[in-house]
Amino acid sequence: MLKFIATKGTISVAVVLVLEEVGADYELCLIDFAAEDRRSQAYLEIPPKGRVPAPVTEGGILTETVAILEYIAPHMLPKHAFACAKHREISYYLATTKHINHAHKLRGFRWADLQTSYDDMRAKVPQTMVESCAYLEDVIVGQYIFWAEFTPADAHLFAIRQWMAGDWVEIQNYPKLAQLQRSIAARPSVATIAEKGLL
Ligand SMILES: N[C@@H](CCC(=O)N[C@@H](CS)C(=O)NCC(=O)O)C(=O)O
Repeated sequence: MLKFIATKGTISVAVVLVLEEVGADYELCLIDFAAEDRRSQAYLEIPPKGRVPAPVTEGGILTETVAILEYIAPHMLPKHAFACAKHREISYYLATTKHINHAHKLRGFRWADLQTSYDDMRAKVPQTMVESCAYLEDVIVGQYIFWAEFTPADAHLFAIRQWMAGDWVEIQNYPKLAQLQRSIAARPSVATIAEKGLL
């Protein structure tokens, strides 16, 4: 990997976490969305969809967290065919349902034009969060999603988990999610990304 633009507190945290896990050599470019760094040259040159993550790799620019994680850490995916498919099922769920539930809180303008539509989407978030957290609580089987094996989906969930308190999630209602978060937070890679300003 040549260059990786990341933003504190966003889904790009999942990718930086896995880059650290695999000991990748990469140039980290931290962008501050709040400070409007998105208009900076470093940012505008890269993400084709205007979103992070979008690493520049030897093969070109990649987007979509699930695809990027599989690219940088294929050896971290479960080996057994069913477990590998299950990993993908959970990863897609995180990207296409859980992440989108969260985006409905503040980014309704992506899907609608009326303030009443935004208000309606935002009002639904506590319900969709409860439903999606219940699903995730159910799929976690051990210290990590796949028992003792730390996989890219754990990193993906770790990044999304950061948003939950702000999304009206009562984390004590999900003991397996809370335990998984503690297990990941204890990994040296998390201390490293915190030092790099990602958390
Ligand atoms: N489907 C994409 C979503 C990427 C995404 O929405 N990233 C957000 C940060 S969490 C972003 O860049 N937002 C900037 C914006 O909406 O302008 C993925 O899973 O990688």
